[in-house]
Amino acid sequence: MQDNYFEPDLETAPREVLHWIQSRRLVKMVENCYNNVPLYKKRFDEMGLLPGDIKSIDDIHKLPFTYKTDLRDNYPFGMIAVPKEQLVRIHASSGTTGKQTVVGYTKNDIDVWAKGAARALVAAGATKSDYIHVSYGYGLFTGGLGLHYGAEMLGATAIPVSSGNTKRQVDILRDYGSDFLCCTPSYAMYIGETVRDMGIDPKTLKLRGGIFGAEAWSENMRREIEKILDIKAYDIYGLSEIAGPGVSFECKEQTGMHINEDFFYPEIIDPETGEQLPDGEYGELVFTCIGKEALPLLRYRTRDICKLSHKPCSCGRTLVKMSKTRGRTDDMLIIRGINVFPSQVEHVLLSLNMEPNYQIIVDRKNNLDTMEVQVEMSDQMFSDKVRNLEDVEHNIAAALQSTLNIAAKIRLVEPKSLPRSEGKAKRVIDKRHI
Ligand code: DLL
Repeated sequence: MQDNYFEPDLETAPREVLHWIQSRRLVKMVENCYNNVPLYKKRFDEMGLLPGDIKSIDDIHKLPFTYKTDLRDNYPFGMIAVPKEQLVRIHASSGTTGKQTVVGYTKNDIDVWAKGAARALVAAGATKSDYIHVSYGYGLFTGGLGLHYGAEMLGATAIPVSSGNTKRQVDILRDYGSDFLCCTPSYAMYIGETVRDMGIDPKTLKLRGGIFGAEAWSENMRREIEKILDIKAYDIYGLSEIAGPGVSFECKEQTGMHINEDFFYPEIIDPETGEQLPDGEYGELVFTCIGKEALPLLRYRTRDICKLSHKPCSCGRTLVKMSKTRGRTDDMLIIRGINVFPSQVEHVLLSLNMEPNYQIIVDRKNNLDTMEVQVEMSDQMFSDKVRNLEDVEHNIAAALQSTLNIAAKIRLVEPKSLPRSEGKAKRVIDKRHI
């Protein structure tokens, strides 16, 4: 391992070498899918497609898409391609609607995933001598065990704290001298607030960096976290269907997340037509798990919206980068016909120097959608007395109107009155579906 890379040969491989690796792995994977997953055999037969028709990664567009509903329809193990004795782990993602999505791993799959997470840790500056404090939840959720195995694969020391009991998290950060914190960005903010409330100067902690993901967060939120914890904050992306955290990760340049595309081949498509889109255009991210054994998904529709870039990166990695996600096709709110992502509301609030504690409440009155944004005041605003609160509400409403073209009612609420999240934050309450 060199200083900045976990697997330098692969992370900085010439594009032709990557193309060769991807092609070889795709051909093998397609065989595996056709022979061992009844759903794929059926889809191939319906399309008149044979495994032999796929000769290189350039043929990927010929393959059928896979949807979350396919996993749900084959719940729990119907899409697993290996016999039970080769499975070593099961995870699941709960989702907000419907059945869980269950995923499985062979020993090899766990190694691939752990390498992805180790690459992410190294890119953020972690070394073998670091304590990695893991506050993602342990359990069926992939966050905790994903970063845990990544830390061990690197040779660093994993501290498996899991989420919850926030004061104790802070005690451990301080007493053990944790070097890196891994959790959701909203939990990082909450831990930061708790450090402040406990009267601890973040500069006295050893913490250098954080690896935050599992939900969308803005550049402004990054600055808030970096300030409150006095660290460098890095983004990490992943999803259970493809592996877990570490499908892609930020390097020091922080202009997108490098995708571990030797294992997780990305495409951006137009979600309506399914056509591939070029670099720089926003669309739905689709992954093919080349090289995975237990759950080899073909062209899996993530519903995450982002764009790709193959521009050279100053870190030396040749792996393609994905932008921060703009949201998901399924958490986009349509309010009076206007598309609104919670991340856009967060961006507006933070640009007005508000803290990122908010909740969006959508309702329908007299057949008209209404949107209320509850925004928490900081302690300082609260003690400034009520004189200019109306102005603040007005300014937020005006900024939302000019950025998103939407009229929203803003309600400032008392400090610490909105629920804090120890995992993925719940920002939207949509009463229209209740
Ligand atoms: O959230 C895996 C993970 C754990 C990633 C810890 C990073 C850190 P799922 O529960 O299956 O897996 O949820 C996957 O979460 O499709 C995205 O919509 C969202 N997501 C994950 N990471 C990011 C990120 C884990 N960095 C879904 N930015 C994905 C934005 C993210 N959204």
